[in-house]
Amino acid sequence: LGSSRSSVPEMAKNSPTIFDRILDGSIKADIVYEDPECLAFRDVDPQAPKHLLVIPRRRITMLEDAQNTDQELLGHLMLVVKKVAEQEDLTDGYRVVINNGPDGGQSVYHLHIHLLGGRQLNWPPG
Ligand code: DGP
Repeated sequence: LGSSRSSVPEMAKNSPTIFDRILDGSIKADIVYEDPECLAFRDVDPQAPKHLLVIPRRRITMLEDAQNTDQELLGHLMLVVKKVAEQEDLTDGYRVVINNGPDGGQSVYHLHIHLLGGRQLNWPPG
């Protein structure tokens, strides 16, 4: 009956995530960039020598829930990824990933952009 076709349980979309606690400072993260819209910090389980996450302060659960009204915020996040990559000296390139839903391997239901670099990344990803 729900309007969403997503297989993600509503519980996952409604419960707070660990990123809320990073945003409110109640758990520590290695923050490398912040502004009024977003935060960038080091992934706790890095998959490359440099592995950062860029998240909006305002929660969007996942890419498939993004709305037209989020367009400016989504564009801003992408430009912040670029800025953080420069800040991290990823001059030989990097990869930008959004995991969406179960098949995408999303584990935290607060939209985040992965920035990975510092080694040659393989294609296709696993
Ligand atoms: P995804 O699988 O795309 O939902 O990525 C979630 C990422 O979040 C995963 O790479 C690990 C990272 N992560 C989970 N919990 C924490 C945490 O408490 N601190 C930090 N810095 N990263 C976390």
